Amino acid sequence: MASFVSLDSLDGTTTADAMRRALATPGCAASSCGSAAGPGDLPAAVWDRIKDHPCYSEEAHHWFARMHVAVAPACNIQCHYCNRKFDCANESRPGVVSERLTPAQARRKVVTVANEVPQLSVLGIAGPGDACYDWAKTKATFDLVRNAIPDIKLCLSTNGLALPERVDEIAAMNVDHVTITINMIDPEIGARIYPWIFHEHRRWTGIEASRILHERQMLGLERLVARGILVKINSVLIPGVNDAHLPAVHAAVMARGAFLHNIMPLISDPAHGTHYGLTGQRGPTPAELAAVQDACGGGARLMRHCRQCRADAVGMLGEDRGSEFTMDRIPETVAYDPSARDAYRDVVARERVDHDAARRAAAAVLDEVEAEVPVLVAVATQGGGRVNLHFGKATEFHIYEASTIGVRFAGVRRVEENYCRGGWGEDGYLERIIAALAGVEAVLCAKIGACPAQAFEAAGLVVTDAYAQDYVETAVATWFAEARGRRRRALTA
Ligand code: CLF
Ligand code: SF4
Repeated sequence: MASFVSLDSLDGTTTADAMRRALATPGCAASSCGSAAGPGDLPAAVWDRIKDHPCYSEEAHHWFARMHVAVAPACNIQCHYCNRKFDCANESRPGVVSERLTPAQARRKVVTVANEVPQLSVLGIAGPGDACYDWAKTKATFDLVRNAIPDIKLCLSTNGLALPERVDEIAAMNVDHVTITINMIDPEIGARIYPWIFHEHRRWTGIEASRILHERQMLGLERLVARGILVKINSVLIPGVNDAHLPAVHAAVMARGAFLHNIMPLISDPAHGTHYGLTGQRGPTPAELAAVQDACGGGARLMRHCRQCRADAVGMLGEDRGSEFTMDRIPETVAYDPSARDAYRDVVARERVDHDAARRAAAAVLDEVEAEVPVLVAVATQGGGRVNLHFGKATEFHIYEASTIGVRFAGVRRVEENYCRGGWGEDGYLERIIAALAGVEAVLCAKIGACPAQAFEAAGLVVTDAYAQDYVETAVATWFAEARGRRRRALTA
């Protein structure tokens, strides 16, 4: 088995020495060969800008964490999927937040998290409200945090209406990543999503409102691209409203130089109090989401690992450690100590070399498998690119497509509740997990008990912990080769 650095061992680790000890297990020769470079389809300069950003790079989200601070609550438009609810800790969706912060509070919180979460690489401002409209607070927060932690990436998300006039300042502040939420390029469709906007000191409604919003979004996108800023487009998929329209949106934003397009399912529930929730507008099924993504051409420029984070999320994508860092737990005075984050980057640099070698070894094994229909494999992971999570603890599964041409990340399936409940398994949850994994042929995890394993078997799924701690590509490729009658090869790297 390959040597590995357990993320568990890093979780409670705040000193560089302790993290370096986690690396003490000798690695194999692979650590001195191969390249730690990123995806081969990206220029090195671009990869360098995204390799630590968990949203802009799927690979990076195995290693790095983001945090959001809710400092800019004012908004200049109304979306039918938002009610800017202030305090609802039980929900997990964009725009929902338990605590609004002043810029000074945000600085204290970010420094505290940076000292305790070495994976932290990005600070984002992502609602509720609009970061460009409530600009003074956004700018003050970024200035304070950049002064305290010079290497942190600054990231903002906006509806785009107030964006064009902010592009110069965004560029001057070295904000390298901006997300614009663009749900339409046709104002008639927009009128079904946005009841009003506030622009040039007055309120606009109907098609005119959406026409203005659309023109401002395109202008903002073009200006950001002209400045060399990496722009991600978020689109909310609203069945019956913009589902058939999103391929046109995709073509329009890519033609203007957007870096990435993230198509997210509408989250709609009457309990959220949104217009869509109260009027019965449903969200898409996973199959509908996948169909729209495929209609947009699929490929590397579509984000498939978004977790639709809360506006005050802290931690790796898919986890939220926000409750550990509420303001009542943040010291009045804080000082940034870079040692933990620096040491963690050493860990990642080494792991990336090994991971890259493992990927290439996995691809070589797949070369030897005879042509097969691609299969979907679910992986329980807590980061580091490894099969390293107990089945009972998983609240989400990473889905990979295995075929003779490679192992490809295909998305994330979330489950409402993890199986293990304080030592007991919950059968009702198990049924829902099996249902959520529809279409998957095998589940790879670090450990699984006999009862859930039997239930999976009865449902016709393979479930195994035989690849615990292997890199995901190694595990999936080896399982695929073995399942198709190939001899298992040593793939440790
Ligand atoms: Fe936050 Fe957004 Fe920046 Fe990421 S989230 S502001 S780009 S640092 Fe990421 Fe969360 Fe999806 Fe957003 S997973 S909701 S895409
Ligand atoms: Fe809510 Fe954001 Fe839409 Fe404003 S732009 S209404 S904060 S979702």
